[in-house]
Amino acid sequence: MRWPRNSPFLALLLFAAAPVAAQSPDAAALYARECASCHGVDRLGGAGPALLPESLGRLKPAQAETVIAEGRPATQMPAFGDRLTAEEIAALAAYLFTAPAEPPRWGRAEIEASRRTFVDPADLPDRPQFDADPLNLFVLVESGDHHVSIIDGDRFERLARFPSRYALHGGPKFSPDGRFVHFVSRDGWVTRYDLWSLQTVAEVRAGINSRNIAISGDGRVLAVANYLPRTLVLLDAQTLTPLEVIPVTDRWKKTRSRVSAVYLAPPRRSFIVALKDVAEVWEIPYEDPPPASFPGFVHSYEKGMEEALAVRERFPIRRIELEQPLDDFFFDPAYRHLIGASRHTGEAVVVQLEVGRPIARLPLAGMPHLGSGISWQWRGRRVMGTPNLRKAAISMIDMEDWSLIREIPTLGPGFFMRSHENSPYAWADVFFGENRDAVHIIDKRRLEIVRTLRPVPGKVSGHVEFDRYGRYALLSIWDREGAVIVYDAETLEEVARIPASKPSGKYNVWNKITFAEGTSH
Ligand code: DHE
Repeated sequence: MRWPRNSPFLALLLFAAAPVAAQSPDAAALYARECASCHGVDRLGGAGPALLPESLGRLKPAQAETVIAEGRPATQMPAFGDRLTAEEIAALAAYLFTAPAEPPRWGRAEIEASRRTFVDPADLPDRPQFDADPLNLFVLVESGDHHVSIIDGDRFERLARFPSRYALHGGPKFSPDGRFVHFVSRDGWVTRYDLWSLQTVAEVRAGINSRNIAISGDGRVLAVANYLPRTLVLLDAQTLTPLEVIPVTDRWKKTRSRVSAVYLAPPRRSFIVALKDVAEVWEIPYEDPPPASFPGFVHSYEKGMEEALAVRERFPIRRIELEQPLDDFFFDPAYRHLIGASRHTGEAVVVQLEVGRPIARLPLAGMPHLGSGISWQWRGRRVMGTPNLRKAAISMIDMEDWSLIREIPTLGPGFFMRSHENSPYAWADVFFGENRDAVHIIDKRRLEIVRTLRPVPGKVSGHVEFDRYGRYALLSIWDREGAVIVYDAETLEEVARIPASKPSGKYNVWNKITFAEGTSH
């Protein structure tokens, strides 16, 4: 039987048979309409942070949906729950976790175009504009409302508080004289701040998603470790002009790698670079021209290194080959060894920097956040203590024979351990689990916990830094309505409390520029 072509009955039947396809929301259009004005048409950020998979860090898609629906308190992120349907919010969140078809570009031209100078260096004062000790200041990062405070380390008063870029991470790095401090945000913004006149001098965006920065021993070069793009960026520290943008690949240029972190090795006058996706550690001399060889440098694994030095390339790369990539480093005080942790194998490896190869493996099953470990002299030998992110224990390592001396059981996995050469105690936080309001005080001679503080019951406490003399220990209450609590480092009694918005790290100028024992560098 044939139906007449324009029968109303046929039309009705076709309409009824057509699938009532639920129109899936057009996430790209939604993004352009609702998000692009703050987060950038290319998702690289603007007034709001970048919204690319790498930038979202540890946020889960369900958490992203909640942020879109409810907004973020104390930021300009509004709630979209009454404007978008649940399906639209889910589609938008999924879109943010999808990498763009074309990887975003952020090369020398983009870096240079982002650079801003706020104060001409010639207009800066020639002495500090306050009567506190400029070498006993603390730089305090407040991650709750994205501010930085400058604290007088003798009177524990705020000298300044200013907005930072969104989500600073890692330690700020000081010029060798302690006058300038440099920050990096997870979105790649590097800021130079003058501690004498308490003002921001310049800033530049060195990457789209960055890990940390290091400053050369002569204060002239800043190195920026990027996840996105896969680059190591070297900046002139004074002007923040890009000196070199190094694409990071293995020696055959086949595999590109994220850069996990970059560190200064002062006696070697070099930067040491941790690569995430390639089993190599890089060493890059920062002097201009580069030295003919590194201190104690025996031989190179890359013939190109000697060639590069022969032609006096500005930043030649020495590649140290490994069995697996190492994410995070800790150095012995002489910078002859680096201890690197691998998230792939949950193992730590000791690399001897002069011969350029691994010499020992460490039994660290709990995955330390190695930048958080410290070392001191114990029974005539140097030992290293590091908390673990996956184990409720502090690992104590003998730095002469690289054996595990002991594990000190704690009330939960921790992030940071800190001390001072004038203090008999090391402070180790508990950062995870039901005891994350606890902080352990460890006797450095007995390698035992002698006291456990609960500064504010129920609130996370973590990250300690001492003043320049080791008289006081400053501890963060990691809460939006938080505080920095100042303890007498000997009696362990509270002496002051400075309100702060989710204070994360704090950094004492003297301890940092003298590479004091017991803190990070
Ligand atoms: Fe950090 C330092 C890596 C999560 C707060 N963190 C560092 C450094 C590295 C690193 C490589 C050393 C850089 C430097 O100072 O030059 N951190 C990582 C990670 O891989 C990890 C586990 C996952 C990630 O998201 O990147 C991680 N870190 C965190 C946090 O969740 C913390 C607690 C809160 C935050 O701000 O994100 C955190 N990290 C810190 C702080 C320092 C740090 C406060 C500087 C400590 C110091 O005293 O120097």
